[in-house]
Amino acid sequence: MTRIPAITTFLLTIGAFGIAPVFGAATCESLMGLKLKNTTITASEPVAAGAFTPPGPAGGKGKQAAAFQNLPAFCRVAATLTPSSDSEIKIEVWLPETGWNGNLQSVGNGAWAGTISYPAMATALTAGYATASTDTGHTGGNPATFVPGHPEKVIDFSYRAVHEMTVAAKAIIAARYGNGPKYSYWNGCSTGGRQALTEAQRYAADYDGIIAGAAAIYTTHLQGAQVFSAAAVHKDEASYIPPAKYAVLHSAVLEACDELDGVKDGVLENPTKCRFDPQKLLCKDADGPSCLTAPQAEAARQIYAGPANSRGKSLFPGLERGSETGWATLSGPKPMALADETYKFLVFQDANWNYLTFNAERDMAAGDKTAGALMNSIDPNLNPLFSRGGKVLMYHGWADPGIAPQNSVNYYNSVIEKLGKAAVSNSMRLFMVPGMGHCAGGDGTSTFSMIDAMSAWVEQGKAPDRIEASRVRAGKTDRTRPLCPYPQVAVYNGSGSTDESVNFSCKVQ
Ligand SMILES: [Ca+2]
Repeated sequence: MTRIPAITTFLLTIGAFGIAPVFGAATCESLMGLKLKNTTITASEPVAAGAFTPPGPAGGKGKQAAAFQNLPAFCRVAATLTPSSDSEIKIEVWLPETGWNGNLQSVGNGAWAGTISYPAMATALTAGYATASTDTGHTGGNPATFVPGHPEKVIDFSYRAVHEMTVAAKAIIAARYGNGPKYSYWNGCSTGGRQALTEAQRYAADYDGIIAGAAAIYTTHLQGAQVFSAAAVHKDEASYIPPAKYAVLHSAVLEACDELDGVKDGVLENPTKCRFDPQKLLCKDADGPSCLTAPQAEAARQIYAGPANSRGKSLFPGLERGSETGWATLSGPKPMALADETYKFLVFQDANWNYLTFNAERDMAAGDKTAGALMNSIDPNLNPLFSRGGKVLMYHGWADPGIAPQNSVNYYNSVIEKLGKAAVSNSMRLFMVPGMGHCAGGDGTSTFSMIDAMSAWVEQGKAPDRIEASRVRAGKTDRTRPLCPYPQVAVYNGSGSTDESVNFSCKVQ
């Protein structure tokens, strides 16, 4: 009789040190019988190394297929979660067969979600994590098919699916290995960045480390600003900036501001210091390929400024100088579908709504009333997360042409205003990435590992004072540079190669 408690104590003890006990683990196949609240396990199958092919058009081709071919063996669990009568949340949880690092890394979505994020799961699994992803409760990226008449599905997309997935993933991990994850991480960019901060604000117990890239928070204003940037160039024919002129504008910006940071390298380390005025490019005579007409210069000014109310107060930041080569994202031939659709299907519930009628002050207020409380995710009180030791890492490309980078700065500053600088420094840091576009790419050093920085912070207490980043072109690293915790920037020490990180220090400049 006394032996049973002794074994239990033994299991609890080794469980507390994060070592997967052999006892209590289940086979992959047997997880089909796992009973969880509002959950139907639809598949639980061992997948041999390199044998996974994602369903649908994403499978089978190019670089992504190579990533899947290099996957280690894992247990693939698929489930459908139904927290409401109209919910149909698909999730997948992948569990390494060998070499599990003891932790969970959940990965986020892009845009309207609607798919399992297989490529990001592949990266997490390859690094030794158990990983989870959800389609957020609908299939495919078209809001017309799930928003009208489905308020519960909108809630699933806004915040519920990710939380329900997290709870289920931890239970599935515990069932498979005999103990749950020691540390749980969220890693996402764009919509995944919004999901990150939504978790941080609403469900403080879910994650120990939360990575929020280019967070699509303040969504109603963000997408209003995206519509505004389209209307700025399409309100009349003369205002349209032909995409061939983006490079002209970009060159003029670099000419004026590249060296403000001390290094002429084609990248603005801190674009907020650049006040380049597009009026400088005004055509002397007739319109030409290397100048802007007055209406085009005014449209460019509006893109940099962002929308304001009738008293001139900013309603959302504009894009930064240096982002010009990506302006087709918002101000190309058509408005960004994601933003246009938000106003059509979520805010006005009118498929015929015309973005050219957009009035920022009036329509963002309407957006705040309908969708704002569900998905804006701008609550600055992260104290419940911080007080249990949780960490937040934000990052955002300064040349992001889709989500104004200052949106991340504004949220970060709002948390400091709410909780104080010291508390925030212990628990949350923001890394702006000079020259990086939306979540990736661009002329800056946009290759880095936020998850490695985060795990060192959470597991070893090493707060990230700088994060090493590199620029990879044609498969070769041609520049390294530190990313610095905002408001610091990478400052050249004055000697040695400007393409080597060791010659830079993080400082407030
Ligand atoms: Ca520079």
